[in-house]
Amino acid sequence: MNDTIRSIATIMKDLDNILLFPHINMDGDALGSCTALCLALRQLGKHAYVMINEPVPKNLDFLECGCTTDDDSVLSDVQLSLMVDCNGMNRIAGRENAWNRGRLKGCIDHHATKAKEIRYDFSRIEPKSAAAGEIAYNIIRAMGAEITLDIANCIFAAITTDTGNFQHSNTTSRSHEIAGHLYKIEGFNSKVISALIYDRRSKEAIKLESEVIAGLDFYAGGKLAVGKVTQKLLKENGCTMDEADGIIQKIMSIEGVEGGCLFKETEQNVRASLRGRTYANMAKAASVFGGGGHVLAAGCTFTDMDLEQAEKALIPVLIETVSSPENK
Ligand SMILES: [Mn+2]
Repeated sequence: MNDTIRSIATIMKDLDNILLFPHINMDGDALGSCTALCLALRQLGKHAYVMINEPVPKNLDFLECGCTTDDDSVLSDVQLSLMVDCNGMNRIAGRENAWNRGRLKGCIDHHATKAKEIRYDFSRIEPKSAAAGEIAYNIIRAMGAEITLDIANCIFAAITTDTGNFQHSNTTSRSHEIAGHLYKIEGFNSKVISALIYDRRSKEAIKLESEVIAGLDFYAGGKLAVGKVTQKLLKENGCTMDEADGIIQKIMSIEGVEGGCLFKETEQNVRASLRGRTYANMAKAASVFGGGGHVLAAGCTFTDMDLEQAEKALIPVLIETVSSPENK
């Protein structure tokens, strides 16, 4: 059962020391939502930090706002650990110690796939929200905090990144309404934020993207497109994996593609980012391999397979997924 925005705001207003947890491979929604909440809590006189254990992607550096830390012991008495934009322990891997320090555990998320291993003291999971940033915005308002320019920037970044700049089918009137409120904040300029997020790609990243696109494989009569970011490609182009962000969107812009898959070969494992256009249930496909996400945007990780084995395992499932329009 979901707790109400009001009750969550009431609980949080009563606490002084709070840690916020974005998911691993943080994106604009995870970090933007955490930082917005962190800034609002600080404004209300609380001690709050965003707990991370990986570098912030370069194009999201403006979302840190002095809130992030990797120091487990940053607060002496943690009253609440709050998971944001995710809901399972595997999504905050490496930060279990910090998480466990919270006397209360909370969660706000918009992913329908729900982890069972945690008992939250409060949680709100809204699969219909385009971004966790929409939930964060409502909690910030309900706590009575002022939407400052920094908070507005964070919320806008959260929503624009998770909606593919308001283009994905998860975009709702509420996404636009919240963005509309942000436009009223003095100094707010969506163009500036969009440029920070989308227009700072390196020449190397563009070259990497063009090589991945050139190497795409198509299946099911062109309905499925599969790309690969290998360690070799990264090294040849002098790129890191976070510079592959955005390639999956490019794949999905190809006419006739219903399902897109981008394999990412990391040092430790093989990840697959999955996207559907209209009917392909990618969350279901991902769940076959222990992954999850949204119907049209999901992912899974292969820890015991190399890239070739992961392809052999996943592609037949994806062909089936894009070939069955009833796969909603
Ligand atoms: Mn999200």
